[in-house]
Amino acid sequence: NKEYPFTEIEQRWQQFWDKEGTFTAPNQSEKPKYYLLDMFPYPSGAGLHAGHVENFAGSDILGRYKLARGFNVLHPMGWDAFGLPAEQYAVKTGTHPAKTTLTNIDNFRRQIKALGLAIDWTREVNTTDPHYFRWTQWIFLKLFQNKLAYVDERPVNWCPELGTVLANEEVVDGKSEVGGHPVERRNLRQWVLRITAYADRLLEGLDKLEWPDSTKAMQRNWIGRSTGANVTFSLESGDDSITVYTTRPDTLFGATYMVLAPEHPLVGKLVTGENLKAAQKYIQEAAGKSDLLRTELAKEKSGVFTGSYAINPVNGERIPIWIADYVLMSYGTGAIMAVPAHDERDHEFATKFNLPIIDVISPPEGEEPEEGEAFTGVGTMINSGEFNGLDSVTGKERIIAQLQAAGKGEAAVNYKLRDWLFSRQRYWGEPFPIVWVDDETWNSIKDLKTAVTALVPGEPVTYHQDGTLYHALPLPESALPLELPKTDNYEPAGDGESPLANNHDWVNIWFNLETGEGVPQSGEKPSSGTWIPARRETNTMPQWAGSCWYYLRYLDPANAEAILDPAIRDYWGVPDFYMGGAEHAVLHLLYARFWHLFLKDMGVVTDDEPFKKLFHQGIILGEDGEKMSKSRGNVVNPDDFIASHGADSLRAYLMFMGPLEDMKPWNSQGIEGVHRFLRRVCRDLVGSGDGLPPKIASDKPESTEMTRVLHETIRKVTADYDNIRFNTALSQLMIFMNQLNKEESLNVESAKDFARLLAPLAPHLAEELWHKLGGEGSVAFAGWPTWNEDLLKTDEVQIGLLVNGKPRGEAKVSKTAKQDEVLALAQADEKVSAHLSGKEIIKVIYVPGKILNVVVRG
Ligand code: ANZ
Repeated sequence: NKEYPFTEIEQRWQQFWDKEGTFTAPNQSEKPKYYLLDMFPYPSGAGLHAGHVENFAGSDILGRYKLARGFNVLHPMGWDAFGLPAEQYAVKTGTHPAKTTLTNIDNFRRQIKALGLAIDWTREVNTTDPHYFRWTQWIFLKLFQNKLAYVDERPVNWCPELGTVLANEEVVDGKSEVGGHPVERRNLRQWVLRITAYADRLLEGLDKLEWPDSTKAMQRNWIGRSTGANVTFSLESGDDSITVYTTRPDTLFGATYMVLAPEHPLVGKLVTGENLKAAQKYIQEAAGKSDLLRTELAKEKSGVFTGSYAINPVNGERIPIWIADYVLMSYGTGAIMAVPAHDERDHEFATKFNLPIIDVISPPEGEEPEEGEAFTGVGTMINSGEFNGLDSVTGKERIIAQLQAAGKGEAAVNYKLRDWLFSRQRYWGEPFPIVWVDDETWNSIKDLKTAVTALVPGEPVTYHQDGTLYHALPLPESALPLELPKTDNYEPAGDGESPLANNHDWVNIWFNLETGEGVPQSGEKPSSGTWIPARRETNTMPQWAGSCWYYLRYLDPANAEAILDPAIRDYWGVPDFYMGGAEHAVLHLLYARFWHLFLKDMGVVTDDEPFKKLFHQGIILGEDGEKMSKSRGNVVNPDDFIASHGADSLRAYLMFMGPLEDMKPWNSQGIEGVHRFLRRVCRDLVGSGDGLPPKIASDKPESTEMTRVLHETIRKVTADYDNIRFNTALSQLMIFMNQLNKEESLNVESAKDFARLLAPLAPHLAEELWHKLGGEGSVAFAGWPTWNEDLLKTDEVQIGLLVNGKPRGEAKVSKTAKQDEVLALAQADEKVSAHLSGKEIIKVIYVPGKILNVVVRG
């Protein structure tokens, strides 16, 4: 540590940056702006994990590089701090989630500061701070007023263990994503956001984004736009019809049976006596399964025959109607025409239940499916009457047109995307700024012109419970934030009710129609003003809410008057670069895009998209190549490595492991190697004591080779930082140090250039070096060195070209040129070749960097 007192160095510069406010980004500047955003962390009790460190160090390197290149860089940090763990901890220990959250945040901040990130800490945001969530509630109010928030009784993913409803995205393989607990279906009253109203814009917007292709593809699939037709089949009995949604009307002649979802309203009517028992049992079983489980491709197909038949509208064929759970009520029309020859699931089903399979599309040559499989591609229509011979793409259009003319169908578009289930039965979330009043109260106030009633446009949002109709009333903006009640009871109230329902004095209130204030109904009704009995909404918002718009609040975090000042927004715009894990490919990144589009429609922002450029850092595996986890005991704690090797070593090692986007295993030996390199930098360039180390000189000239390596390093490292190739940037810095090892001296100015190049990767050591060399201010603002192309060419040397030992010419070649290349040059040289022509070469002697002697005969 004497050669490299990293702890002392790192603390010194962290204090310096803090004291000087080095990384505070002004909201106005002559410089071009660069807004660098990290996915803000959930401050868990476990502290930073290796993935956080990789993410933050990686973006910090980019940010510091941009600073040096003359940008006004904004790199903020904050906390996505609502969520389950703090609440579960509260249930267990009685510690208020707010307290746990603040303790965890303090620990996260300490750890992040110890990494030496160039963060503007004046802009910290915390989603659980009422000054912050006031605006989350404000956005919800706007959604509500714009008819984009509604309540619905719907089958939801109910997790008895967690006592809450989960979003589809929070359920993995039928289990809760958090904790892996079983999840069942249950009907509950829920708040839902109409994200589907934005489906097309969310889809189209993807084309403009510089995002990893895989992430864009996942969003496309999640939105799942498909085009086809709704086709109507009459029942054989003639007294009703079934409409199906199909993407392949061109396969209509191959429809050999139909399937209804078990929940389809016609099921009851179609099941005949002898099939009743089996059908009832089947329907009951299906009710317990999630959509995900039901549609799994690998799942063994199941189903029951109804006993009824329908008529195929194109050929009059009589086809049986089945019930099967692979058809979902929530998609299309909840019914399908089954074409086993050209759909995998139908094929499996038909094979299992011995239903006919008729080929109606002939595959193009070379695309024939394996024996016993469906052909799902496009091809030439066969067995399709008048359409035979048509290519199936044209056939699709023609059949749709014909069905349309006959009144039996029409073109249709469907989306997989569902409206966003937006409520949770939790304590530790944003309360909804909504109260409920019963029908009688509603009728008594609806014609009053009050601050509150003015906020309820059009059809009111209502729900029925126990024979009473309830109406939603929003709080006026002036009543925000609506804070959580202080309580010690965080246990769910049971039966899907949120823990907030336990707080009777918070829930059951006299509600003021002008101010939105509430006072406990258990007390007196206040005498002045218009007060009505009301019940507060007891659900809270999901954790996604706060993370949907935090990148906007960083711009203007203390604004108490507005969500953000338009002048500040116009300067910073949206983030230029967003870095975070690929696990957020759909949820957070889709929800945030939705809110951003909505906020654009509200005039709050001016761009369509929040995150133009997105980058995912790769997952870091444990030393054993397995995923890091507490249970495997292979978790890397940054605190330990900062203590033993220093933050610079940790940062640089995380980058040295490989390309930032790659998945890679942690290796304790690896950090040693990077640490030794930094120690050498410290020993040879910074030195100990007051003076400069002996090799650094302002008077002694450095060798041309040293200069060449410096310029090569500037060129290479610049390109590598530009291309987010931090691993090879570090390798090149190592090459520089290897060269220095062979040299007598290095010019002070060259050493300063090296300090600038090193600064993004190892900012503390670079700062130390910069100041030792007499640099002013922070190296982060010391600009970026440039290289001279001409100096790079000194790699070339003069070679003497000899024939039979006699000098005949000269050539300029690269020092690393091979014998064959030099011989070719010699043969191409006019003078030399004159001595070679017509002679037989019997030997070539090549001394790299000096001579090439060609021995000839004849
Ligand atoms: C007949 C057909 C023939 C189909 C064929 C496909 C291939 P996407 O692309 O995902 O929109 N389908 C329709 N509604 C369904 C539901 N509620 N549950 C399960 N499956 C349903 O898929 C649309 C296709 O999925 C539809 O086109 C329908 O099967 C099925 F060679 O109709 B197809």
